[in-house]
Amino acid sequence: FETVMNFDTILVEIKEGVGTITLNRPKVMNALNQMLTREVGEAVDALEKAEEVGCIIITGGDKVFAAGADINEMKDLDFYQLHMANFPYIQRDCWRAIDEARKPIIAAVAGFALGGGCEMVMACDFIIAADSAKFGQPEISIGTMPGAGGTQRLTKAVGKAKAMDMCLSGRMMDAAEAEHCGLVTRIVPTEDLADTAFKTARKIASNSRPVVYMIKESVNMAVDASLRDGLAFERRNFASTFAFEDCKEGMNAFAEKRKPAFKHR
Ligand code: CO8
Repeated sequence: FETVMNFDTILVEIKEGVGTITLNRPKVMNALNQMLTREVGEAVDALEKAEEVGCIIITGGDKVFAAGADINEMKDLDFYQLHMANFPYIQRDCWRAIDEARKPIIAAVAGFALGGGCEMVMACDFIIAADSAKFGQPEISIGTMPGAGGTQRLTKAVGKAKAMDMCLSGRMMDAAEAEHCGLVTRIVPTEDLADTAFKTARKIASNSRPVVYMIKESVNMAVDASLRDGLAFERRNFASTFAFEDCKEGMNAFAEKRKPAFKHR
């Protein structure tokens, strides 16, 4: 692993086309303070720019993803401060960077992903969960509510009934329930989490990058667009892939029974 940048609250490494961001505030269960969210944003931006990186992973390691916003930092803020700073978008570089990244971002989650932690993994493109993973929006138990997508992305991911249940009761979902309702794509034993996420990311990074971008854009289109608009967008993107040399290479490689050597990675 090559450590690319020095941060205080996260670790960032690049290996074999994969950029990995590891949240690193173990004493407070990776609670998201302003420094951490700012650093995540800077790291995502840096990996997005790094030519050799084709896919990004955000993880908290094999114990905990993040137990939410840092309550100690948040507790003395008042409405005026939150409103004027547009909190939590005061750290907008974090949420904006994740939202706007064209490279796929995989969240690899073990242990708690609560509050802002759950919101961060839902902002990623998909979630791989360890069997120890637990998801929740417990803000209501501390007298507040989700503020970085919890009522919105969770509802889009799992439907209104379960989102209401989770946000109003503050209860947690285990990995099995999260997989069952479509919040996570798969569950792996905790000891296999890092390896599974890495191999998945490496596979994505080995594909043709312009096509990866078009697929991500097309799937995201389905979240907001009508089916009619989404299908038209997809069809146009599909046709566009035929303009890439990599498309010819992929199809010729199949016909010639060899592995494709994509040029644009
Ligand atoms: N903030 C600050 N410190 C925390 C947090 C947190 N969110 N969560 C845990 N810690 C600290 C604890 O204070 C404790 O520190 P210390 O050892 O110094 O006492 C240490 O981490 C270990 O925690 P516990 O002893 O409590 O460990 P348990 O295993 O008993 O419990 C829990 C684990 C269930 C995760 C428990 O710690 C807990 O309930 N934490 C708070 C969860 C929560 O309410 N999260 C939501 C926060 S609000 C939020 O996220 C709003 C999002 C809005 C936008 C996002 C902006 C970034």
